[in-house]
Amino acid sequence: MRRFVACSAVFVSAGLAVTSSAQVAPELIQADPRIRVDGHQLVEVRVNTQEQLDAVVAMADTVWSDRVGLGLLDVQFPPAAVAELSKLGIAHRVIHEDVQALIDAEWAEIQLRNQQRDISWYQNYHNYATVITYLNALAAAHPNLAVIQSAGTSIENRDIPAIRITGPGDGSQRPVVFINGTQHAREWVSTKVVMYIAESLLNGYGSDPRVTDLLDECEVIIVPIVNPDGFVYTWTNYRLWRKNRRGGYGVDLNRNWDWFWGGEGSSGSTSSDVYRGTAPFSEPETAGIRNYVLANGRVVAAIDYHSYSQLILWPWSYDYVDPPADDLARYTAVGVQMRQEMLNAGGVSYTAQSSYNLYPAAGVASDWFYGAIDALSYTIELRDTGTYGFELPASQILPTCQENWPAFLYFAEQAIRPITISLPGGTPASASTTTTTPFQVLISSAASTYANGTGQLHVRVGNSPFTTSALTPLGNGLFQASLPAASCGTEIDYYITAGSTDGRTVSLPADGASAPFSAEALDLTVAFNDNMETGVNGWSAGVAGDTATTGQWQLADPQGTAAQPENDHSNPGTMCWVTGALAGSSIGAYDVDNGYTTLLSPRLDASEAASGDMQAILSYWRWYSNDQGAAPNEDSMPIEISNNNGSTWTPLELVTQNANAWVYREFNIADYVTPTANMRVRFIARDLGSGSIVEAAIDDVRLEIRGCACYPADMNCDGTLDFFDVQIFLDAFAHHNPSADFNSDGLYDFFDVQIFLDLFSHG
Ligand code: 0X9
Ligand code: ZN
Repeated sequence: MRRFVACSAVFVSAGLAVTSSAQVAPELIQADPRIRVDGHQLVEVRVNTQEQLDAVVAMADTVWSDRVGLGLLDVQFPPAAVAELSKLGIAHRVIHEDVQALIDAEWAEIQLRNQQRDISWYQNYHNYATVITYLNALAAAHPNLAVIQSAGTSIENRDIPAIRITGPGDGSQRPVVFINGTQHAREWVSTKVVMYIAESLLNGYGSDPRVTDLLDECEVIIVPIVNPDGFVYTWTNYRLWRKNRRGGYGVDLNRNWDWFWGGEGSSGSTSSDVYRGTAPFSEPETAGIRNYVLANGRVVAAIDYHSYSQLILWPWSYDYVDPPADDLARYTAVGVQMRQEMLNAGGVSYTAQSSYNLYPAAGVASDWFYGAIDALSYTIELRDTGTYGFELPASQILPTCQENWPAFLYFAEQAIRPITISLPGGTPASASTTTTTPFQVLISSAASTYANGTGQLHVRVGNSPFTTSALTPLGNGLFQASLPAASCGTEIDYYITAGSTDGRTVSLPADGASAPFSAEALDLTVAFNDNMETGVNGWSAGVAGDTATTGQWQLADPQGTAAQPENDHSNPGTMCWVTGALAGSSIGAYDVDNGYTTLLSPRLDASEAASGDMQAILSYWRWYSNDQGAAPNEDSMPIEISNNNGSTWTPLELVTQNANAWVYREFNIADYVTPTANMRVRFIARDLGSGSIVEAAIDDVRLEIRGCACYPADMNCDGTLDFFDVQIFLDAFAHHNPSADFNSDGLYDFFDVQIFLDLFSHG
């Protein structure tokens, strides 16, 4: 599939509305770049078909979006092209009327800020020479912590320096965290963010205990500019240049790494913005970094910083493939927490997701770091989400740095910490009163530093002291732990510890016994539990009145696309209900089209919860996607419940969340309808708009009855039979309240009193 073939080189060589003035010396930064793009527009286009995409790409100067495919794209066009869009019937919205005006404003802002004395280095953009000078000065000011090395040399013979930062003492065995900016020339803010991280590390050592500990344990290597030639070119010639400067057409360095090089999302055409080069590591810039990293041999974690879109992306990028479950769990946990760190820092919202979910791209740095050297490896796309894109105003540099610093610090700590404990299935909040309640624990480590046999569960039942038991290994870093049974209503506190081979102990939650997790022991019956692995089991795909012509619900092992999961939710397991399981030749091939498709559950018995002492909890895992394609976010998926076998329906939720991930939901049925023996649920996937991509999946549906059932004569349910219960009974009896109708015959008579008294005296 061709997805990303936009081209700035073609636009230069095709001699569109481009003017050039030949005399500007490189590095002499005046508001006079050679290539002007007067009247070129930045336009949001809605691309419905491959033909439209081809036409858009052919007309474009360059695609700004990081995601290229059908749907909404930010594209820069020469002046005449926009009228052409209308003729071709391609819906569009002009974001900026004149890209040159944006560039001019940016230059003016840079000059203005250069004259201001009271702003920091992180409140303005700087050119290559200035970055290098500043980097050298940083190292010189911290000779006990930092050294500068060369990580390679560019095609035009510029140095690609790295700053290595670690605490005093013998650092030769410390694990290394590697970060870089500006593989892509125009993504200027990425250089600033990694420089800010370098400076924060240097300033924090000795004053911030987290930084001090980190740098005593590991080394951080920072390459602020991987692509110096391209970067210089953005300052001297063309602000929106992306690639290196190979042959004047350039190679996209982030398609040149040797991990499934040549695949999806890269191009063999020199004019493409994602031109991959002639061979893996054909470029001195990427080869240089590879050699440097391999020679070092201690890199355990890496982040490749880019802009824009506010994303935290983990492998794989080359195809719709996930890492093995234990790695994926770690990527997800660390990625989601990085996002949280950014928010906690007062930053903007980033999305943490798999790279391929954005679009597959083969030959990217982050795949190589994970695939070739087994590092914990992310790509981060910095601000913004498209308002200014690459032309991010200088006023936003510092906030972008500030939100990324704590996320990096957390990432580095996680990466070098000997082991990380997480609970892939979540923290149990309830426990059984009759049997143990099992749950899974994942212990993962950057290297194999888990000391076998040290994983322990610590449990306190009620007010008793904590007791300890060993975790049971399940393989692949997974363990089973079990909460003990306890009498109904009892609080059970718990935490987990594990030891590393170097004798340290890690706890989850981090403060262990002083702030443990907590669960409540409850009477619990599983009334229904279907992981969809054992056949249809009474489910119906399709009901009378359904109108969808493709993408009907089916029980299957789904094929992954940008909108549909590759894997079901159950582990182990492969099957789930999904709307059109096939991937097909394009994202829209087997999605829901032209109307409704309904997945109807079998009858579920929740009658045990009818009295109100017990709760009927319905839960499921769902997948929903409606943010791809030409008309995103126009549809929604109603999920409804019935307590009369489907005669009437009550909404549980209206799904619009494009999580692009499995999402767990649970509902207390009584909050919606009275629980009965005749419950059903239905999931209505639908395509009501025209060009909307709709994909949904459902797995692991469960109905649990839980709570503490009361003894029938214990009218106030306080566990003791006393005068108050008699009083409540008599009052209910006098007022003909059904709770006093003990034989359920609709009458309030002597027999009810007799049964109550009998239960009361024998209770
Ligand atoms: O395409 C890229 O190289 C990166 N986006 S950018 O807009 N900065 O060019 C993203 C690479 C991450 N991998 C995938 N999205 N598959
Ligand atoms: Zn980039």
